[in-house]
Amino acid sequence: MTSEALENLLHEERHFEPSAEFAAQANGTAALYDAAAADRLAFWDTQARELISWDAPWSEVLDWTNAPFAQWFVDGTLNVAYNCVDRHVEAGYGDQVAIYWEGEPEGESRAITYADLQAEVNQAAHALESLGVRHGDRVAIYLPMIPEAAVAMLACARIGAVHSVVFGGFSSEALRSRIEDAEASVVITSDGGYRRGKASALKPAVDDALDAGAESVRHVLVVRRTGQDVAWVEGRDLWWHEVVGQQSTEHTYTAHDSEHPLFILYTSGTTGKPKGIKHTTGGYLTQCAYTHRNVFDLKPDTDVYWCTADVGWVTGHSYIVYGPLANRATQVMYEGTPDTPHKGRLWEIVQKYGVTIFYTAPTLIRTMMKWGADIPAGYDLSSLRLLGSVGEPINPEAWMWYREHVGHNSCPIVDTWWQTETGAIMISPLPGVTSTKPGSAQRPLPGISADVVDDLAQSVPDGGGGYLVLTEPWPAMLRTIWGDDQRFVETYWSRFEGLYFAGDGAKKDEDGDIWLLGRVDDVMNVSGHRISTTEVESALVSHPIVAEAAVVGASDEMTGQGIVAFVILRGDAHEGADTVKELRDHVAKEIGPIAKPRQIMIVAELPKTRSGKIMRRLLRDVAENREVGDVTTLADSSVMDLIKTGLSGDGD
Ligand code: 7RM
Repeated sequence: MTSEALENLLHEERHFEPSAEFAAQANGTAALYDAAAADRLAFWDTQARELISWDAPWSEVLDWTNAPFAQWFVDGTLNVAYNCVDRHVEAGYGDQVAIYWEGEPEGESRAITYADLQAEVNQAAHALESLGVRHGDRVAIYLPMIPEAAVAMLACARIGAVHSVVFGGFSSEALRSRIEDAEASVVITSDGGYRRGKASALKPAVDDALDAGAESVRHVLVVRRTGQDVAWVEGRDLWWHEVVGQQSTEHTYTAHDSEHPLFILYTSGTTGKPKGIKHTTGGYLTQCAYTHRNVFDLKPDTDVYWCTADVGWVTGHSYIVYGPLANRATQVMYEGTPDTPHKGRLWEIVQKYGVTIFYTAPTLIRTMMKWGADIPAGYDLSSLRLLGSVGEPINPEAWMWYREHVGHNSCPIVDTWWQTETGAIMISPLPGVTSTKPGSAQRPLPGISADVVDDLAQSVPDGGGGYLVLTEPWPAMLRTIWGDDQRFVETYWSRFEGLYFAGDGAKKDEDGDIWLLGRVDDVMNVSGHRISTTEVESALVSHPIVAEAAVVGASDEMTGQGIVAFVILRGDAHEGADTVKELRDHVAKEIGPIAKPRQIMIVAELPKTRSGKIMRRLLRDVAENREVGDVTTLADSSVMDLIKTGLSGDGD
């Protein structure tokens, strides 16, 4: 962001007061802030009691004596699947639709009630047990957006197995390394799914991953979604409908410890190796339910909620599976892409189901802006009453467009800041209470403590900028990095003594509202997906013709950031007409299509300091077509001229 853009942003003067009508019926109230401020732990104690069913009570709300290793609701026991499914059926809501699933091919849809979900989760729980999966074992889930993804996650939760969902867009290599890190014994996948109007395959990536390693895996459970042919390893591979379908629909759950691991989810950090973020049971579910209820103002009897994320990301975990189901929401789940078979598909779905609450990402809103306001105008969106945004900073223009063209100038917009690591929403307006400002996530939620600090960990005054930190532990916080406590401490708790370092730059405006300004580390944010520069660099240098690579995130109007790579070829390799394409495809193969560089520039040199550090700042200047900044610390100051004049090989 340029400093001028930043100035404009911080002088945002548009405010939107909640309507009296909305405020009168809102779940969230100003009293929540007061209660949390008066006694934070008592506040969480109340939330945990009111929103979640426990089998055994806790002896202590928070044990922070071994900081930064937290324990929440110590000694409490509960079952997450019971909370998300069974208790709603017991309370008489078995016929309420839990999931309206919409396949990408038009006309393919399913309505799954809470009673249906209960039967399927129970069957899947038995199936996993029949495959030898026990309490604490890890199960990898590599599925498209089909209901079985939620069923598989809940079945794991029911029996105390730890799921590790791997986004279906990740490559076999990425899948293999995640399976190996977690030592998963079972993989749940499908033959494929529908994307952009055609059936794409998923099973071959699992086969490749298991051929290349992942030796802990004993069984692969395959959901039939598309009906395409799949290669089969007898004894190892099993059809979901055969194994799950034959099980009893009754299953007796056991309660698990509040700190029992619920899932691992891998996310990019500053180094090449993704971190397995470990989340546990009681605190996570409490904060998911609390935030889902108050930030989205969920009324389970009347709302139709829709979060467009994929279950492969944390947003899908917390706001498709755990939060909404714990709160007995009726929700929409959509398999496909927003422009298939036409650009009005999402609005058609909103109209079809009468969606009332819609949660999506800024990159999608900007894409919709590009497609034009006449597209949403062609549908009846009057059912919508609240809109949400997540994944990256939302620029005020996109916020205003969302409000006007989707939210008919009356829906409150909640810009929700949080991370895979935080597990649930941390900073967001409270609809019905907060006067919203386009572009700012504003305040930490009641019960959450955040601040913006300078290099010396001093809180900056209003109007100042620095780093976003979380100043008190919170229930859904990550407990560690799977298998690497030391990296957990170093990454999040060592930059500032006693504070959680989020990795985001932030500013406080004159009202003390927080504006998130993007990552301050080597993590890029491309369409809301976290990708580290090192990860892409490692993928590039693993190609035989590449000698060295430097990757930067360049600002991009549509995707937030775009990946731009500078590559030096090996001496004996020469650049061919297809070299750039080959390298882009190689990155897709190593990581996944989301990590494909927007642009690859083949260069003769990279700008380095005398100690050999690549100066990415200068490369970013080039990638963003700016005048190149201060080059005085370069070992060889002519390098930048060389790069600028010798640029070749733009991406497609
Ligand atoms: C939920 C999610 C986390 C990173 C985070 C930020 C950025 C997310 C917002 C945002 C500005 C927001 N998890 N981010 N939400 N930046 N405003 N409302 O996205 O682990 O994949 O990414 O995303 O940089 O650190 S994530």
